[in-house]
Amino acid sequence: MTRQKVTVLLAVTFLFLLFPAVVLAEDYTWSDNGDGTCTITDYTGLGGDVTIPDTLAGLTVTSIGNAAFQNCDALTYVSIPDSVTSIGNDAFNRCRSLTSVTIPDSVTFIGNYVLAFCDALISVTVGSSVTSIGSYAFYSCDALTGVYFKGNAPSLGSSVFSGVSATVYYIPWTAGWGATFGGLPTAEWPPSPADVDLNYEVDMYDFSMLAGQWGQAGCQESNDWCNWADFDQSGSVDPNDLTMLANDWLFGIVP
Ligand SMILES: [Ca+2]
Ligand SMILES: [Ca+2]
Repeated sequence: MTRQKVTVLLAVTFLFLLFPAVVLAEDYTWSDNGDGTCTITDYTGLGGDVTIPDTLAGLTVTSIGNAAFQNCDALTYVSIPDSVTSIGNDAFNRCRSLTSVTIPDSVTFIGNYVLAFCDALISVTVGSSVTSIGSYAFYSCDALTGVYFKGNAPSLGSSVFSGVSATVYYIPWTAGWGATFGGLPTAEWPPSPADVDLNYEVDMYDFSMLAGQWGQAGCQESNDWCNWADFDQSGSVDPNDLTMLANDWLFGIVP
């Protein structure tokens, strides 16, 4: 196969890995904000891995309302769309099965108790535009090991991390970070091995670097592990590296 064909085949496989979720509008109730946007007021679906839609009945979803997903024990994963700018109080409070949460870059405000008592939550990525996090937002998330901030340090309400013993990770060139944040220790965010250009986004650029080296063997330190496409430094650029790319797609968490 030509390299071009390999690239197309990889892209198709990769997109399939990324977008398996089906959006069901009947799983939601919402209120019309009167300006072409809406606020999700309740989730009535079965849970599991949920992709929140970016529009409902033609209205752009800009807010996840107070307590919209509260007590949704069956929710194992949630994808929040880029249209959302605020997440209300208690929005995911006591969602006890959630595996990670990513707050998209569009969100500026996170309310009180948003992810409180999410006992299974291991990691949270906070988007680059968040400027304010409400009180007790992560209260009693006792499995949490890492909170990853893409932007500058936001303002915090009181007791945001009460009952949490995680590390706060930040990107080196962002501002406002000290040795601790909200009482938790801080550290520089270790970039994903799949983030070839170290911009803290695992994206199409990184994918193109992988595709360009696909099938290469003899990767080693002297050839920069095949121009850094041999992410796991196994000696070859192979499906394991593609899996690593898919796992860290659009951001790069290294717990
Ligand atoms: Ca990158
Ligand atoms: Ca490899």
